[in-house]
Amino acid sequence: MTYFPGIDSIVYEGPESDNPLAFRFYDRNRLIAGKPLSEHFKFACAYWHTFCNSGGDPFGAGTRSFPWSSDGDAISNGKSKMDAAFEFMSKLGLDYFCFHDYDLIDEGATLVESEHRLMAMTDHARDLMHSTGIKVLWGTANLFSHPRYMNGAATNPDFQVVSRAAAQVKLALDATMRLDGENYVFWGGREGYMSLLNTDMKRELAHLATFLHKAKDYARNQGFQGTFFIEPKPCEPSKHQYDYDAATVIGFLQEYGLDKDFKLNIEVNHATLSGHTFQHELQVASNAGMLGSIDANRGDNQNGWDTDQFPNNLYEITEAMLVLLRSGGLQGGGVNFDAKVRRNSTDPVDLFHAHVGGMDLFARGLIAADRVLQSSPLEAMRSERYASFDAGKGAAFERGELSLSELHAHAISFGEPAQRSGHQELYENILNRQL
Ligand code: XLS
Ligand code: NI
Ligand code: NI
Repeated sequence: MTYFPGIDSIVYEGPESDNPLAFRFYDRNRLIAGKPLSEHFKFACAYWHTFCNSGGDPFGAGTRSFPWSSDGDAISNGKSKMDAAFEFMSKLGLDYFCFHDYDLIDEGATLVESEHRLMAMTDHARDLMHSTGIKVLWGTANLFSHPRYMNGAATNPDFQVVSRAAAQVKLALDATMRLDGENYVFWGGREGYMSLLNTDMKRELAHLATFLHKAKDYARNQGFQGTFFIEPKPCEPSKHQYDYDAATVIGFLQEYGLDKDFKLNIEVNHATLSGHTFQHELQVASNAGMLGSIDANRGDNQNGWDTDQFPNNLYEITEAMLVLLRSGGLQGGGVNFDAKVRRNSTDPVDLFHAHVGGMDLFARGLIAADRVLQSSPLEAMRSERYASFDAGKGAAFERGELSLSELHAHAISFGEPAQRSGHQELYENILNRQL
């Protein structure tokens, strides 16, 4: 059975192609910085947005009717959806997918029933993965949709809910490991608070750390070698989320001894919601050696929520790819399209346009960023700004060898420092020329 009739495999046709269902830049085997584009990105489909979200919003019902069955029992519906998902990913040349436990299948009435359903779905997924070669970039547990988590999951003030969340994470880890998932994500949807009046923040954070340690220990004991990622987000659904941004998460991981096993999954729209740029968040993660994975999407400059639109900003993505190339790439992760087509994009082909655009954009940005690094003066100019630390007293300062008194004596020796321009507009022009 075909779920997306009339749509063939999407192939690379080059920048001159007029075919909307072709790649202009994403030539998967093209080598950039010694690595094929497909390996730089490890593009992944977000199961939830593409196969579960029918376009409902707070003002109205879903608008998309899916071509797979929803008339049968949970398992047969889940299998039909999964068959369609693998057809979709195969046609697009997406090598990976990411899932929440209850994207694959509706949650059962009990934990035991949910476990049974997840086993059935992972069996089916293993067959499809085997025949297509598609892999799992990461799995995760949905610890935010069910009403039981309204006061948080790992940070819930009620131990019964914390324990229930732990049980769910165990099953999600089991499912991820059965599918040879390369990584596992924690996004703290409701790990945060609305009011300090009823919240013991210090205690909740300690519970979160213990929870993460136990999840990590369980997976490691089962032989899981992948990386755990925390996905920072500042707000929505909680007013204050504990994983506010990259710097906050890094501090938390270091404080609680989790920094060896956990890295970061940086989402574009979460970065902008936190008042930072995407490239800033990537750089902060990279500085700490924790740049693990990317959730690709974008927000909207005129409103302040997680609109999860497909990425389309070449300038932003090129700047981000500069950070990526300088960091030597993602550690374990890839580029997951955590994005949804708009509510009025109702044709199945719109899902293809969205992903083709996103994949092409990242490829184009990476190619441009590589040109900036290889054949523009930008890197040399940036190094030159710091040249005064390369030798003499500046180098001694970097090595920590100058006391404050020695710095004082040195400052007296030369008087007022000469003014040195930052040339920001020139740097911007250099980047622009390579787009
Ligand atoms: C929501 C998050 C979510 C995570 C996975 O804003 O981006 O989709 O990526 O739970
Ligand atoms: Ni995300
Ligand atoms: Ni998000």
